Amino acid sequence: MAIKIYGRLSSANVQKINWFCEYANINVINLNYGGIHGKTQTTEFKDMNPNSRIPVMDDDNFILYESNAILRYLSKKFDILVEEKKEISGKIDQWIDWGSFTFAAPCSLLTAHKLSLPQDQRDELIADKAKNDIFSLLNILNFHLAKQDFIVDEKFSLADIPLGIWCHRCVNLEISFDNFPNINNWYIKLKEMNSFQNTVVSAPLPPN
Ligand SMILES: N[C@@H](CCC(=O)N[C@@H](CS)C(=O)NCC(=O)O)C(=O)O
Repeated sequence: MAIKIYGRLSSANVQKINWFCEYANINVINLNYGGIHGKTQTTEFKDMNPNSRIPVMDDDNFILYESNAILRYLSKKFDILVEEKKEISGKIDQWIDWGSFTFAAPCSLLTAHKLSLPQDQRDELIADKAKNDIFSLLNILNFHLAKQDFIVDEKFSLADIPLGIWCHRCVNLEISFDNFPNINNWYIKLKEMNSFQNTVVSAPLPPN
């Protein structure tokens, strides 16, 4: 049975699930919710996620929200990209969190003030500050990737997913990796993956 994912294709948090499912050959039905599609304030949606946020997963009536929880649930359920060694798994969790919170915060802010908010609510100063914060964090990531080809343990893992998506968002927001050669080499590897192309590169931009 296909997994239902409530959430617009342009959402970075939805793309985490779509990319993983495409990589793992898991059937997904995407339902456009959130952004310009709305429908997240309805009672039906709030019964699934009282926070009115996307993505929400429905796996044969098992409802789950929080993108990283969905990612880990599907990884365990289908036994794909499961890491048994607790030290490696700890590092994967560290980078999932860093990508999803520390790095995502200024990326979301820049997205809002460049793409999602109505023109009259966008603020250039907030966007510039977010851009500077992103550059500081890209320095950290670039330094980390000098030592290895992927985020953790020299192979593709769940840790590459949130960071890959947010780095692609940076590219969409005209942030260049010219000064971050190690990130660029890693990003080129991600772009060689069909699953990344089909779910992240080809996705519409927020708020669509
Ligand atoms: N921590 C949550 C964050 C969810 C979230 O903020 N989703 C955004 C989209 S990336 C959202 O629902 N935005 C409102 C909307 O699209 O209408 C998760 O990882 O799932």
